[in-house]
Amino acid sequence: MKKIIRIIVIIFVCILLFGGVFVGKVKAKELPEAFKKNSKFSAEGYSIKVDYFVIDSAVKDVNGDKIEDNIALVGQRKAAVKETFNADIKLIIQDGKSKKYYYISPGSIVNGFYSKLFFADFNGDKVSDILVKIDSTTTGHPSYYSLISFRDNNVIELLDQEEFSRGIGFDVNLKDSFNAEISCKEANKIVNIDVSHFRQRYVELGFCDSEGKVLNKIKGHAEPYEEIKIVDYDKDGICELEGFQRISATPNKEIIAYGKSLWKYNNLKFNLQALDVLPYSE
Ligand SMILES: [Ca+2]
Ligand SMILES: [Ca+2]
Repeated sequence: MKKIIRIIVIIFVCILLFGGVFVGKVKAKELPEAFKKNSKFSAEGYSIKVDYFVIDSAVKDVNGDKIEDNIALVGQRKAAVKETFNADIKLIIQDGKSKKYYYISPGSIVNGFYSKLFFADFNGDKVSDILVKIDSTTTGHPSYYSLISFRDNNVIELLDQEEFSRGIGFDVNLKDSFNAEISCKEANKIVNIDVSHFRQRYVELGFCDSEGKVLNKIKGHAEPYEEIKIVDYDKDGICELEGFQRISATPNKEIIAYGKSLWKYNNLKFNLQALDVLPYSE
């Protein structure tokens, strides 16, 4: 009897062990060769004279048929190296079911460095939308963002790449007593920021006298979005976009505040949901 129990235990342990190993060996779906990062893009039926290389790629269902699709960002490069300039960037989707290829332009800005793909549902149809980020310089500023819905294989641009990437328009004016007034008409918001930590610099540069009186009308500015985050603030499973912009009180680049804007997709467009101006001291 003891022997039988021992055999049963051994069999049970074996099932657990090998079962576990087997489960551990189940691989995630692999990208085909044509979609592998930094490889030359050579999809079947796509003949082009210039070399395109894969900048970023993923396996994800983006048309909503519950079958994973292959997605790649490709661009023209001089060689198969990572850190280089890409021209004529295209988004390529291969429908996982029909194997058909779709070629989509991310917008009017199609050249840049370090481009990347992100996936989340923004329009609430429970299908992942495709966020494409293109860094126009090696430092990443400014970056350009495109957002594309591919539900039922229909391409819909959820964002205007150039207009959105420019960020919110702020009016920034240096005021007496080392203050800056930041206003945003779109959000009906005016915020005053203490900039006295730049007292010495502003006096030296002739923006103010030592008492803080502004000597000429000095206008500041806001940079385009420095960073965009995918967030789900209201936890409804539909994502929002949160953008950060540097704000300066003068034509110089010193940062006095960050503009933080929250965008939510509703009624077929992104709407500004909230805007905060957060003071910043170096
Ligand atoms: Ca699919
Ligand atoms: Ca969606």
